[in-house]
Amino acid sequence: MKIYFAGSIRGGRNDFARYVAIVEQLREFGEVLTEHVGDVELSEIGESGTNQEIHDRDLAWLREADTLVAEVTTPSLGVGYEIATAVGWGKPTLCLFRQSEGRALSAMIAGSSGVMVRNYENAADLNDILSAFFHASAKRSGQR
Ligand code: 6IA
Repeated sequence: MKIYFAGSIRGGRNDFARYVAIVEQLREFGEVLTEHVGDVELSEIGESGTNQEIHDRDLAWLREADTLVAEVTTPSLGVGYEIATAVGWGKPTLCLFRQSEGRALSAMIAGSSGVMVRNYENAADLNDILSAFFHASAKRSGQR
């Protein structure tokens, strides 16, 4: 199972510590192609490669991935773009959202029938959500 993990970078790095923890949990379910999203070195602006290189490489990884998992509490244009692309390509897509932050999730994500949105608060919630999602995704790919 190849997993593309998406989380805000230029949208804001406030949830960065959570991304690290989520990537760690995701490793139990498969190979995470985008571990850098939870990389300490990656500041809001400090990064290597041109925008086009980043865009093209990320889309190549997304195409290779079996599933997309996104943390969507901090709004990010890039994450929204990745979600829309994964849905368009028919890839199982899970969006993780923390309601306790007091934000409302974009209707374009919350209202998309191609996206599974799950509210969570802690690692225990996440474990149940991820188990159910990957179980369903594995079954789906087995049926193809
Ligand atoms: O609009 P945002 O920057 O918040 O979009 C974040 C999303 O776009 C993430 O899920 C990433 O997959 C992707 N993304 C944005 N910037 C980068 C990036 N910068 N590298 C990889 N993916 C990115 C350079 C990082 C590199 C030096 C390790």
